[in-house]
Amino acid sequence: MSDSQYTGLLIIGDPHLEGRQPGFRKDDYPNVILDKLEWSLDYARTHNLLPAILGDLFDKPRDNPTWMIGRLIEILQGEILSIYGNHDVHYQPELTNDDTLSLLVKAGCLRIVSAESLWSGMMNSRTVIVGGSSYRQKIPKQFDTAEYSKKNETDPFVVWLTHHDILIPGYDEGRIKPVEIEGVDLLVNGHIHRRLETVTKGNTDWLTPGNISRRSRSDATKEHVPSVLRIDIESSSVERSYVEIPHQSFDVVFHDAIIDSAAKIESSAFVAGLSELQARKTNSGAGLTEFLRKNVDQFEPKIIEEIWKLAEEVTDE
Ligand SMILES: [Mn+2]
Repeated sequence: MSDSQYTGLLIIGDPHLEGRQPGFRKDDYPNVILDKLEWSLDYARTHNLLPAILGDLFDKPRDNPTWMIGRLIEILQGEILSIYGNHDVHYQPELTNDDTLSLLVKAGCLRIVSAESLWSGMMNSRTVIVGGSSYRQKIPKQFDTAEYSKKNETDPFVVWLTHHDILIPGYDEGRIKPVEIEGVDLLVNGHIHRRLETVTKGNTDWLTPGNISRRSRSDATKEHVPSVLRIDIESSSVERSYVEIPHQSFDVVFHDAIIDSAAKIESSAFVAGLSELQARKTNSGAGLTEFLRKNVDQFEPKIIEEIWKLAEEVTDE
């Protein structure tokens, strides 16, 4: 344990870096998100905060563009903690040598924390411990602070990073119920892409800060303000706040939804709708897929099959 220069932590939620445009984004997503990550790390440096990433640094675990990895090596300077998320790995739950993230870990750009590999240090004369459970790793039932506790001193402040399906009001897909984890003061979960309310169980606060990037166009995302979670640690108190990351408005970032009025139309309008979708040119073909899903049923089964075949050829779904 070292007497660190830090006075707190800066938690960065699921960047989902990717070399192409996701879904209905119409801006220069690959660079916009890299800029946000860089902004966050600059902010941490300026304010003496130790940065920690909540997993899903990448959206695709492999075949990320070399220019992007190169820029990351330039951006990821100094000590940066992380866990890995479901998007950082390929099918199997462990991070392997084939996953891009492992390259950054080996290059010393990131340090993966776990139950076996904790970060510990002093922040404003309080002992701080950061552990983590990457995707599919067990969240501990308790954490023994005995070896870190010193007489006449405030108990260590223990933060645990996770990337799990946690059942938080507003996120129905959750499976893991928040409980008190003895010895853990703060559990911060990635994976859920929007900020949700804090759930307090005994001595443990369960936090869901949400992404620094907006990936889908759903209403939930529309209300999400890209932010990082700042945790200031004093000798006997801890303060949490959200810091907004400079970002463009929802309308600048996303294509308009144009589908709804077209849902009940006839064949000719269907074709017209298709040409409008072509004009949108989302890289992933997100608009096309959504449009077809809503409209294709009006045709005969053989034609439907043919339409999907063609759609698959032009998208990578
Ligand atoms: Mn994610």
